[in-house]
Amino acid sequence: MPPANKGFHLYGISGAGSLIVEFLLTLADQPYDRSFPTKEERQLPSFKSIAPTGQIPVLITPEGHHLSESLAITHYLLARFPETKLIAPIGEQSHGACLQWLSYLATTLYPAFQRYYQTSSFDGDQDALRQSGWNDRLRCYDLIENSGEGFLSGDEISAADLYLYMLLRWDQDVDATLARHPRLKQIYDAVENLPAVQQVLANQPPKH
Ligand SMILES: N[C@@H](CCC(=O)N[C@@H](CS)C(=O)NCC(=O)O)C(=O)O
Repeated sequence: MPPANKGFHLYGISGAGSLIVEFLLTLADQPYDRSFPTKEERQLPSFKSIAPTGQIPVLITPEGHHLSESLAITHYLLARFPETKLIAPIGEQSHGACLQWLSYLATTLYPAFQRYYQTSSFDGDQDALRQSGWNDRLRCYDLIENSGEGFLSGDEISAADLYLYMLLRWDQDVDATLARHPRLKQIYDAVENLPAVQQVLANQPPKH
Protein backbone atom coordinates (compact mmCIF):
# COMPACT_ATOMS: atom_id res chain seq x y z
CA MET A 1 0.00 0.00 0.00
CA PRO A 2 1.24 3.54 -0.70
CA PRO A 3 1.88 5.80 2.29
CA ALA A 4 -1.21 7.71 3.44
CA ASN A 5 -1.55 11.49 3.40
CA LYS A 6 1.19 12.05 0.81
CA GLY A 7 -0.80 13.32 -2.14
CA PHE A 8 -2.61 11.23 -4.72
CA HIS A 9 -1.54 7.73 -5.65
CA LEU A 10 -2.73 6.06 -8.83
CA TYR A 11 -2.73 2.38 -9.73
CA GLY A 12 -2.63 2.01 -13.49
CA ILE A 13 -1.56 0.16 -16.60
CA SER A 14 0.60 1.92 -19.19
CA GLY A 15 -1.62 3.63 -21.78
CA ALA A 16 -4.80 2.10 -20.37
CA GLY A 17 -7.79 3.42 -18.40
CA SER A 18 -5.55 5.19 -15.90
CA LEU A 19 -4.69 7.75 -18.60
CA ILE A 20 -7.83 9.81 -17.98
CA VAL A 21 -6.89 10.08 -14.30
CA GLU A 22 -3.37 11.18 -15.18
CA PHE A 23 -4.71 13.76 -17.64
CA LEU A 24 -7.04 15.22 -15.02
CA LEU A 25 -4.50 15.26 -12.19
CA THR A 26 -1.92 16.86 -14.45
CA LEU A 27 -4.34 19.51 -15.70
CA ALA A 28 -5.29 20.17 -12.08
CA ASP A 29 -1.59 20.65 -11.32
CA GLN A 30 -1.71 17.93 -8.67
CA PRO A 31 1.43 15.90 -7.96
CA TYR A 32 0.81 12.16 -7.79
CA ASP A 33 2.66 8.88 -7.54
CA ARG A 34 1.89 5.83 -9.61
CA SER A 35 2.11 2.05 -9.35
CA PHE A 36 1.66 -0.34 -12.25
CA PRO A 37 0.64 -3.65 -10.66
CA THR A 38 1.11 -6.81 -12.69
CA LYS A 39 -1.79 -9.09 -13.57
CA GLU A 40 -0.84 -11.33 -10.63
CA GLU A 41 -0.60 -8.39 -8.23
CA ARG A 42 -4.05 -7.20 -9.31
CA GLN A 43 -5.49 -10.53 -8.18
CA LEU A 44 -4.07 -10.28 -4.66
CA PRO A 45 -6.60 -9.77 -1.83
CA SER A 46 -4.80 -6.54 -0.86
CA PHE A 47 -5.46 -5.05 -4.32
CA LYS A 48 -8.99 -6.45 -4.54
CA SER A 49 -9.80 -4.81 -1.23
CA ILE A 50 -9.44 -1.43 -2.95
CA ALA A 51 -10.49 -2.57 -6.45
CA PRO A 52 -13.07 -5.36 -6.24
CA THR A 53 -12.83 -6.08 -9.98
CA GLY A 54 -9.04 -6.38 -9.85
CA GLN A 55 -8.86 -3.72 -12.53
CA ILE A 56 -7.30 -0.31 -12.86
CA PRO A 57 -7.63 2.65 -12.50
CA VAL A 58 -7.68 2.98 -8.73
CA LEU A 59 -7.07 6.34 -7.07
CA ILE A 60 -5.94 6.78 -3.48
CA THR A 61 -6.72 10.28 -2.27
CA PRO A 62 -4.45 12.35 -0.01
CA GLU A 63 -6.88 11.49 2.80
CA GLY A 64 -6.21 7.78 2.21
CA HIS A 65 -9.58 7.02 0.60
CA HIS A 66 -9.70 4.75 -2.43
CA LEU A 67 -11.97 4.75 -5.43
CA SER A 68 -12.08 2.78 -8.63
CA GLU A 69 -14.02 3.00 -11.91
CA SER A 70 -12.76 5.58 -14.40
CA LEU A 71 -16.12 7.33 -14.62
CA ALA A 72 -16.40 7.71 -10.85
CA ILE A 73 -12.83 8.96 -10.57
CA THR A 74 -13.45 11.45 -13.37
CA HIS A 75 -16.53 12.83 -11.60
CA TYR A 76 -14.61 12.95 -8.33
CA LEU A 77 -11.69 14.92 -9.78
CA LEU A 78 -13.95 17.31 -11.70
CA ALA A 79 -15.81 18.09 -8.48
CA ARG A 80 -12.61 18.38 -6.44
CA PHE A 81 -10.81 20.61 -8.93
CA PRO A 82 -13.42 22.86 -10.60
CA GLU A 83 -10.65 25.33 -11.42
CA THR A 84 -9.59 23.07 -14.29
CA LYS A 85 -12.81 24.14 -16.04
CA LEU A 86 -12.95 20.70 -17.63
CA ILE A 87 -16.68 20.70 -16.98
CA ALA A 88 -18.90 23.78 -17.23
CA PRO A 89 -20.63 25.03 -14.05
CA ILE A 90 -23.88 23.35 -13.00
CA GLY A 91 -26.78 25.15 -14.64
CA GLU A 92 -25.11 25.47 -18.01
CA GLN A 93 -26.12 23.25 -20.92
CA SER A 94 -22.49 22.23 -21.37
CA HIS A 95 -22.39 20.76 -17.86
CA GLY A 96 -25.12 18.24 -18.62
CA ALA A 97 -23.65 17.54 -22.05
CA CYS A 98 -20.29 16.71 -20.51
CA LEU A 99 -21.91 14.30 -18.03
CA GLN A 100 -24.00 12.78 -20.81
CA TRP A 101 -21.02 12.06 -23.03
CA LEU A 102 -18.86 10.79 -20.19
CA SER A 103 -21.63 8.34 -19.28
CA TYR A 104 -22.13 7.31 -22.89
CA LEU A 105 -18.43 6.68 -23.43
CA ALA A 106 -17.97 4.78 -20.17
CA THR A 107 -20.97 2.53 -20.76
CA THR A 108 -20.74 1.88 -24.51
CA LEU A 109 -17.37 2.60 -26.15
CA TYR A 110 -15.22 1.49 -23.19
CA PRO A 111 -17.08 -1.86 -22.92
CA ALA A 112 -16.76 -2.33 -26.69
CA PHE A 113 -12.97 -2.17 -26.29
CA GLN A 114 -13.21 -4.47 -23.27
CA ARG A 115 -15.03 -7.08 -25.37
CA TYR A 116 -12.31 -6.76 -27.99
CA TYR A 117 -9.21 -6.70 -25.78
CA GLN A 118 -10.36 -8.45 -22.60
CA THR A 119 -12.69 -10.97 -24.23
CA SER A 120 -11.96 -13.76 -21.77
CA SER A 121 -13.47 -11.76 -18.92
CA PHE A 122 -16.91 -12.11 -20.59
CA ASP A 123 -19.11 -15.20 -20.78
CA GLY A 124 -20.15 -16.34 -24.24
CA ASP A 125 -18.75 -17.12 -27.63
CA GLN A 126 -15.32 -15.48 -27.61
CA ASP A 127 -15.09 -14.84 -31.35
CA ALA A 128 -18.56 -13.32 -31.39
CA LEU A 129 -17.79 -11.10 -28.40
CA ARG A 130 -14.57 -9.88 -29.98
CA GLN A 131 -16.33 -9.16 -33.25
CA SER A 132 -19.19 -7.34 -31.52
CA GLY A 133 -16.71 -5.17 -29.64
CA TRP A 134 -14.95 -4.28 -32.87
CA ASN A 135 -18.22 -3.52 -34.67
CA ASP A 136 -19.82 -1.64 -31.79
CA ARG A 137 -16.95 0.77 -31.54
CA LEU A 138 -17.79 1.91 -35.08
CA ARG A 139 -21.43 2.43 -34.13
CA CYS A 140 -20.27 4.63 -31.25
CA TYR A 141 -17.99 6.64 -33.55
CA ASP A 142 -20.79 7.20 -36.05
CA LEU A 143 -23.19 8.26 -33.32
CA ILE A 144 -20.75 10.82 -31.93
CA GLU A 145 -19.78 12.04 -35.38
CA ASN A 146 -23.40 12.68 -36.33
CA SER A 147 -24.60 14.13 -33.05
CA GLY A 148 -23.23 17.64 -33.44
CA GLU A 149 -20.20 19.74 -34.19
CA GLY A 150 -17.09 20.74 -32.28
CA PHE A 151 -16.23 19.43 -28.85
CA LEU A 152 -18.53 16.97 -27.14
CA SER A 153 -20.05 19.39 -24.69
CA GLY A 154 -19.85 22.69 -26.57
CA ASP A 155 -17.28 25.25 -27.59
CA GLU A 156 -14.70 24.36 -24.95
CA ILE A 157 -12.68 21.20 -24.49
CA SER A 158 -14.01 19.17 -21.58
CA ALA A 159 -13.30 15.99 -19.64
CA ALA A 160 -15.54 14.13 -22.09
CA ASP A 161 -13.14 14.96 -24.94
CA LEU A 162 -10.19 13.77 -22.85
CA TYR A 163 -12.02 10.52 -22.12
CA LEU A 164 -12.87 10.04 -25.79
CA TYR A 165 -9.25 10.66 -26.74
CA MET A 166 -8.08 7.96 -24.32
CA LEU A 167 -10.48 5.46 -25.86
CA LEU A 168 -9.59 6.40 -29.45
CA ARG A 169 -5.92 5.75 -28.69
CA TRP A 170 -6.82 2.11 -28.05
CA ASP A 171 -8.17 1.70 -31.59
CA GLN A 172 -5.66 -0.30 -33.61
CA ASP A 173 -7.18 1.30 -36.69
CA VAL A 174 -7.21 4.85 -35.35
CA ASP A 175 -5.83 6.50 -38.48
CA ALA A 176 -8.56 5.03 -40.68
CA THR A 177 -11.15 5.87 -38.04
CA LEU A 178 -10.08 9.50 -37.87
CA ALA A 179 -9.90 9.77 -41.67
CA ARG A 180 -13.56 8.78 -41.84
CA HIS A 181 -14.73 10.91 -38.90
CA PRO A 182 -13.68 14.58 -39.19
CA ARG A 183 -15.28 15.57 -35.90
CA LEU A 184 -13.48 12.82 -34.04
CA LYS A 185 -10.24 13.87 -35.68
CA GLN A 186 -10.74 17.47 -34.63
CA ILE A 187 -11.30 16.41 -31.02
CA TYR A 188 -8.44 13.89 -31.09
CA ASP A 189 -5.96 16.44 -32.43
CA ALA A 190 -7.05 19.17 -30.01
CA VAL A 191 -6.64 16.88 -26.99
CA GLU A 192 -3.37 15.43 -28.23
CA ASN A 193 -1.92 18.92 -28.57
CA LEU A 194 -2.50 19.79 -24.91
CA PRO A 195 0.91 20.02 -23.20
CA ALA A 196 -0.45 18.14 -20.16
CA VAL A 197 -1.51 15.26 -22.39
CA GLN A 198 1.88 15.19 -24.09
CA GLN A 199 3.55 15.15 -20.69
CA VAL A 200 1.46 12.21 -19.46
CA LEU A 201 2.00 10.22 -22.64
CA ALA A 202 5.75 10.82 -22.55
CA ASN A 203 5.81 9.48 -18.98
CA GLN A 204 4.05 6.18 -19.65
CA PRO A 205 6.31 3.26 -18.79
CA PRO A 206 7.03 0.52 -21.35
CA LYS A 207 4.17 -1.97 -21.63
CA HIS A 208 4.82 -5.41 -20.15
N1 LIG B 1 -15.36 -0.10 -15.80
C1 LIG B 1 -13.96 0.01 -15.50
C2 LIG B 1 -13.16 -0.80 -16.50
C3 LIG B 1 -11.72 -0.91 -16.07
C4 LIG B 1 -10.90 -1.76 -17.03
O1 LIG B 1 -11.41 -2.41 -17.94
N2 LIG B 1 -9.58 -1.70 -16.81
C5 LIG B 1 -8.67 -2.47 -17.63
C6 LIG B 1 -7.62 -1.58 -18.27
S1 LIG B 1 -8.31 -0.40 -19.38
C7 LIG B 1 -7.94 -3.48 -16.77
O2 LIG B 1 -7.70 -3.26 -15.61
N3 LIG B 1 -7.55 -4.58 -17.41
C8 LIG B 1 -6.77 -5.61 -16.78
C9 LIG B 1 -7.59 -6.75 -16.26
O3 LIG B 1 -8.83 -6.78 -16.44
O4 LIG B 1 -6.97 -7.65 -15.67
C10 LIG B 1 -13.52 1.47 -15.47
O5 LIG B 1 -14.14 2.28 -16.20
O6 LIG B 1 -12.60 1.83 -14.74
